[in-house]
Amino acid sequence: MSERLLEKIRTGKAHIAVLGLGHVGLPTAAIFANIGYSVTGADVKKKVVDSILSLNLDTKEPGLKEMIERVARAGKLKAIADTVLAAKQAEVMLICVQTPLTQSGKPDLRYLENASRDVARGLGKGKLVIVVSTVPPGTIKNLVTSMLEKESGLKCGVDFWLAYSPERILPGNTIEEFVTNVRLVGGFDARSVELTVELFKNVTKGTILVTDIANAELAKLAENTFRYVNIAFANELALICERMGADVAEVVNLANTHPRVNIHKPGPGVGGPCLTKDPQLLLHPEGHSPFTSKLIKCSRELNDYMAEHVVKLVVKALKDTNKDVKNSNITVLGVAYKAEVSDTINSPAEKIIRKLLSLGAKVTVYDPYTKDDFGARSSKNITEAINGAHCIVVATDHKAFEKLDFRAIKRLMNINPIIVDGRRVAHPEKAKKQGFTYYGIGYGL
Ligand code: SAJ
Repeated sequence: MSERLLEKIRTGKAHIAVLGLGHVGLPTAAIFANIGYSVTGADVKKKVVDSILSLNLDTKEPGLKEMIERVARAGKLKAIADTVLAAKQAEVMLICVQTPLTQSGKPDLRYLENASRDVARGLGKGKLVIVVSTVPPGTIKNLVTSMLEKESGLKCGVDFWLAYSPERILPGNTIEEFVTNVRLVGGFDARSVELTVELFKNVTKGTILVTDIANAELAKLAENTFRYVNIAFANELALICERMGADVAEVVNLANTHPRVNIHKPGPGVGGPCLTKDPQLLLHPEGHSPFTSKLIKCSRELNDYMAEHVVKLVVKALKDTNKDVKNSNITVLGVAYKAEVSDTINSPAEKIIRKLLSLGAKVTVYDPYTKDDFGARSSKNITEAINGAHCIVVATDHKAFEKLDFRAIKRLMNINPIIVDGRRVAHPEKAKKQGFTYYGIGYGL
């Protein structure tokens, strides 16, 4: 039975179903279809399925739209909303659904439970299930395996196979990283590993590392939490530099010349779908009592504080020029959670915009990638956005904001122009030379 599946995987004849067509599932489905597999993408959100069927795709991921159009037109990628049917038709099922947090900051595994139930209903003998979603420790063993066995009446490792292979793609560079990143595979047993490695061998130029499921679950959570905690340290260092009359940008560059130091970039906080939640998933294992972590708790307080700190710098800068934030024209450059993406989930810009609006400022936003505005006035271009502004706030480090022409900008802005650089994209001296009041995260000079 498994030999037959192995052969079908090896020859690209296995039918693949991808459950969940978000920022992980959609590229996953496209990439496997792109190398010749027949892929059914399934998502309970009909809107998502319709956008794929009509090829009306709102993705800014480089190369993804073209790839989906190509494989859909070639009949290699189908999209349906019936996840049970997708599982029934497939021999290999990849679960790529979201694993967000509840309001109280605990793992919300309902989407994973629903997807596991739907897979179990489509599960027959001789099939492979691979979970790709980021999960709390112990989830594959204590939730997914038991759900698949209970709902299908089949035995894992005997009638079907199961593996965990977490996605590690960087939004903004998804297709490249999907193919080149080292891939982790944790298998229920040796056969599960063999089948899963054979599948990913076809799409991965990177190394495939095999481990057990528990290690793979924790490795994924560790890498995102490592980044989250390190960004918190960079942010704390920024606050210290402001007080000590130093420049964190210079300090970090200097410190990172040390062979064993890699300080991350300070900024207005951490956004996105992953770093904001994965440290919490790490602390809430499935089937065990939660862990408490001072380090992660402090990191959250620090990273969450930075947006407020940017607003404090705005209020201070306006005071320096004898203006009150109330009724001041403030332009926020960037709404997305990071550079060169359109996603605004948990974006630090949202906190900054909402806080400034609550202080009575007249806020205008401009972002080349998204029209989201969080209640502020949205502009079509940077010139319109800056026109008549008292203060510019840089909230996202898009490339478009790296070479701001302060002489031209000054002509558009109100007298005594201010820039508060939450992403350290601007050159402080150039701004000041043009008569700007300059404030920047971690800039104490
Ligand atoms: N950020 C900083 N300073 C930095 C780096 C990032 O403030 O030095 C901020 C960004 O502006 C953004 C947030 O952190 O608001 C997260 O951005 P990111 O580029 O670090 O990460 P994501 O969320 O886009 O993608 C991460 C990646 N994880 C790691 O790099 C360890 C990606 O590889 C994962 O696959 C992804 O999470 C995920 O889906 O888990």
